[in-house]
Amino acid sequence: MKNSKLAVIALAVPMGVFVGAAPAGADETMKLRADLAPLNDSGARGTAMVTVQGTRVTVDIESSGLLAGQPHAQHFHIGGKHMCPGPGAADDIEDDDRLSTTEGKPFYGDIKTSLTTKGDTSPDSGLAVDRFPAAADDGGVSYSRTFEVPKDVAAAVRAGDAVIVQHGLDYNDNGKYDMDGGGKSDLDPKLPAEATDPAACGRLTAAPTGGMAAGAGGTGAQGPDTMLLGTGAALLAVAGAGFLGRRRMRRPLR
Ligand SMILES: [Cu+2]
Repeated sequence: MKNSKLAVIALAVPMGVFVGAAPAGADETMKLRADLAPLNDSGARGTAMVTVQGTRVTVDIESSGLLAGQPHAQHFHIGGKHMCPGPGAADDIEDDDRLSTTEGKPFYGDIKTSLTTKGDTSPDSGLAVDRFPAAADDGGVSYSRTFEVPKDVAAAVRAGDAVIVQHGLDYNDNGKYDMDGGGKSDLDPKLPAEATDPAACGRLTAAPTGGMAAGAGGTGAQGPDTMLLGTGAALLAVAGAGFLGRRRMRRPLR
């Protein structure tokens, strides 16, 4: 009798240790969130959720109030003060009542990752307008993608040093990007400023873990947490398999 009780304890302790020992450091899954607030009176808002594990990131963005039917460049900006320009920043820098992407750089830094819908995600694709999501008729943008980033980008995201910026707005309210609204873009003179000026911005900060823990609040036992961990791992595994599967599917069949 006593012996079997001891055996249970002996088994339980190592299992508890095992469950508690999450993978350490950069491989540990971390979730971050950014509330995107309007810049340049765009009226655009959104929520971005980012999960980072090692150098793999999953980015989900839901925005509203963007110019319908037009592509919206979106990036991780890293550098500067790791923040979004406040109201009036445009007037402080250049008295034209609008904030260009360059004018925002002291606040949010350079483009480090291009949140494209397919293909390259490096800064080289910063203005690849044909690979950014277009806003729906109601001005909404839904974006979801999992991809690899360089180590320094992953580290900056984890550190809370990344800012998400969505670009593209309609200064003269004519329903399209044109030079009449704000002249040429500071990034590419062939593009209108309307296509590249920042419309929404938010800094990525660690998402509170309370959301998941709250569900287990009543029981006090470690069980529910363990189950949640297991479910999460399974979901990640399924998501990972799906991602690989899609990539393989894209290859030409003949
Ligand atoms: Cu940007």
